[in-house]
Amino acid sequence: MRVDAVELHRLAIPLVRPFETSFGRQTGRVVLLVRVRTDVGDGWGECVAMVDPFYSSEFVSGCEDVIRHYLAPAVLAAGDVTAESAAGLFSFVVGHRMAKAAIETALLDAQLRAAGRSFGSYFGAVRASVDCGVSVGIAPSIAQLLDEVSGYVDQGYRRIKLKIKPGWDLEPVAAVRELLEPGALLQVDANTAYTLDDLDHLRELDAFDLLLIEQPFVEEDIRSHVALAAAISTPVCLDESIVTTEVAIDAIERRATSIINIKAGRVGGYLEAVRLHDACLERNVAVWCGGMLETGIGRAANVALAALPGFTLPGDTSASDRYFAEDLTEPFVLRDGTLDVPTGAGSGVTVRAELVAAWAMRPVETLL
Ligand code: OSB
Ligand code: MG
Repeated sequence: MRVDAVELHRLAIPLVRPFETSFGRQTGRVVLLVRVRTDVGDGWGECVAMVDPFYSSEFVSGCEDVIRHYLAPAVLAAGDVTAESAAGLFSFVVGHRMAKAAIETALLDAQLRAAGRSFGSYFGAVRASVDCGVSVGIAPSIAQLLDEVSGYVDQGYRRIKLKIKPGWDLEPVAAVRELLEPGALLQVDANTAYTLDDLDHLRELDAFDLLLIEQPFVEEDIRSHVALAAAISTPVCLDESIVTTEVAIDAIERRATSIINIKAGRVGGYLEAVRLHDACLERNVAVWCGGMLETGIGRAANVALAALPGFTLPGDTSASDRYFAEDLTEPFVLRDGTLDVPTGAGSGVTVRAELVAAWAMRPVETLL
C-alpha cells in the first residue's frame, strides 16, 4: 500500500480512579494515536508510551518527535509499504520501539481492513475469548485496597495483580491473600522498585503462594534477577527488561525469568510480540499479555494477541470500565472473567471520532 499521510492525535482521557505504581500516580491517560491514510484505506495505532519517562525511557512527546522526524517520513517516502516491511524501514532509528509499534500497528490495521482479515486471524489466535486479570494500584490504605479488590472479584476478574513498592508489599499482599478464595490467582508487580539488598525481604513473599513477582529490579539488571530467582520460590517474571525476543531468550537461558509479560509496544510491535510468544512457547515459558492502560484501540489488538496458544495466564487485559467511563471504541465488557476477541477486519473496533475530537489536547498534526 502507499501511505499518503500520517496523523498524530494527542488526547487526554480521564481515568475512573487514580492509578498509582512505584513510579508515580496518574489520574488521566495522555495518549498518542497514529492514523495512517493509505490508498487502501485508513488504519489506527495506539502508542503505549506514558506522558512521562518513568516506566520506560520512551514518553509521549519523544514518540511524537521520533514519528514526526524519522518514522513518518520513512513510510511516506517508501512508496510501497506493508506492516511486515515497517521494522526494516525503521531499523535506521535506534530503539524507540513504542513509537515504531504505534505506526506499524496502524499500517497493519489498514492492511488487514483492506484484506477483510482480523488481527486475531493474522496473529494466529486459537481462542474466541481470553481470561482477564486486573492490575490494582497502590491504595491510600489497606481498607481501600480491599474494597477495590473485592469489587474486581465481584466483577469476575480471574487474577489479581497488586502493585508493590518498599513500604507497600507484605502487608497489602497478606491482606488480599486473606480476602481471596483459596487458590485464587494473585501476583505482584514492583516496576523496578527494589534492589538485591532487599532479597531477604522479598523472600517473605514466598509465604503468599504468588503466581509471580514482576520486575523487581531495574530493567538492565539481569544478573540480580538471576540471583533472586535462585533464592526464592515465587517465579520471577520480567516486563520492562524484555525489549526484544533475543533479550528474552537470553534472560530465559540465564534463568533470570520463568514467565514473561508480553507488551507489543515495549518490543516494537505485534509482529515482534508474536515472535516473542513463539520463542517462549518453544521453550515452555508461560506468557501473559501486559497492558499500558490502553483505550479500546490498543486493547483490541492486545486481546487478539492474548488469544495465541502460549498465553496460558490471565492478562492485564481488563474491561474498558476498569479504566474509562467512556472508551474511544465500543467498550470491552467482561463476561465471566473474559473478553471476546474482536472478529471484524483489522482491529475490529470502530474509533469514535467525536471522542477523539472531544479529548484532543491540540489540533491534529498531519504529516504529508
Ligand atoms: O508495569 O504492567 C505495568 C500500567 C502502566 C505502565 C506499566 C504497567 C501498567 C499496569 C496496568 O500494570 C496494566 C493495565 O491494566 O493496562
Ligand atoms: Mg509491569
